Amino acid sequence: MSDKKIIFSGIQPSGSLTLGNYLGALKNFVNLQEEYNCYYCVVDMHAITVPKEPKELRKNTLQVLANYIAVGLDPDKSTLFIQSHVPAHAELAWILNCFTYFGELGRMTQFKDKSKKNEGNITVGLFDYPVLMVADILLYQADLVPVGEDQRQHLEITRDIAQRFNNRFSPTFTVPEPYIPKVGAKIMSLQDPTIKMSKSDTNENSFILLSDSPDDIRRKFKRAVTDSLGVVAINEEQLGIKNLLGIYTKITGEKIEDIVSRYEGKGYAEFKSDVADLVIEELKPIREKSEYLLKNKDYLEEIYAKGAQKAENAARKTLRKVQKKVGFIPKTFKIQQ
Ligand code: AQP
Repeated sequence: MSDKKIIFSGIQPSGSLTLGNYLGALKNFVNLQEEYNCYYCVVDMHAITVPKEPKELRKNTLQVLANYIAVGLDPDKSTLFIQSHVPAHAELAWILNCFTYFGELGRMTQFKDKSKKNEGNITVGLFDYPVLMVADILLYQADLVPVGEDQRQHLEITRDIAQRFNNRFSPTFTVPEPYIPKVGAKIMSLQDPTIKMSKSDTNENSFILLSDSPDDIRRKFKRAVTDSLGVVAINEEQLGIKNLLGIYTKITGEKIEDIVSRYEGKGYAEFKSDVADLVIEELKPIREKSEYLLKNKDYLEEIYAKGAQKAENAARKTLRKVQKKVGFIPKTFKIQQ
């Protein structure tokens, strides 16, 4: 058995992935796979918490898996799988629902934001989303969860529920720590730098997709909302520029002050065009490899089938422990299929 620490993270196939998903989460996944035992999941069950076309969901699920491999996740090192293939996620989520309070879910900002966007269509699934996420993480006894800053609150509730269960019974779950990058932890919308860049935003100029062509990327950065000051600087009054600087530093690894001084006396047009070029270069190999992988469905199936088997083995172990603790009679027989 490996004594490496365990990492779990997932991304919803609720659309094509954005530069926010990439810089906030995906890019870190790759750095971690050498040192940790990593489970990276395509969380399709989360994606149906808001209305979704089945055909689109199938397409996006494979696309996210292809993106995982294209950014450099190695299926021999990390466990790559699709959430709905491992039923223990739904089973544990039900049990944990019974250890979660209505009030604490009502305080989740993602629920508040998403229910505003889906007024008249707010499902129990959307409300319960964080508990499914708690189950995802706890099933694998994860020590660390690499996510963007926007998911910090969901990590806190995960820790609360794990501790509540451990205190009520006996130590059962590892209490996970968030692993959130310091810089570029939250990439904002290019059209409104006060809200995060989101793949489900209805304004397509607000996000950069991993699948966008170089022309699309250039056009979207050209239109990115800035301000009338005309000086590349880092402060809370120039949120659009601050966001672009965050993207720049996250890609090049340069210090923000060094970038700012390079653009002294230069206008926004040159700065925006340079940011666009950096993003185009960074995303080009990912786009090309993803396109190639998506033409090889058999290969993708091989990866997700192998991943599901490994994930299932780990998840069942935790689930059995939990079922026993709450008082369910152990299932010693097999149901004929
Ligand atoms: N704008 C962002 N900046 C930094 N990190 C981000 N993440 C998402 N948006 C940003 C990180 O990406 C991971 C996967 O997120 P998800 O797809 O499971 O859910 P999400 O956070 O709700 O992402 P979206 O793009 O906003 O999806 P929709 O529009 O469907 O709700 C997470 O680690 C998240 O932190």
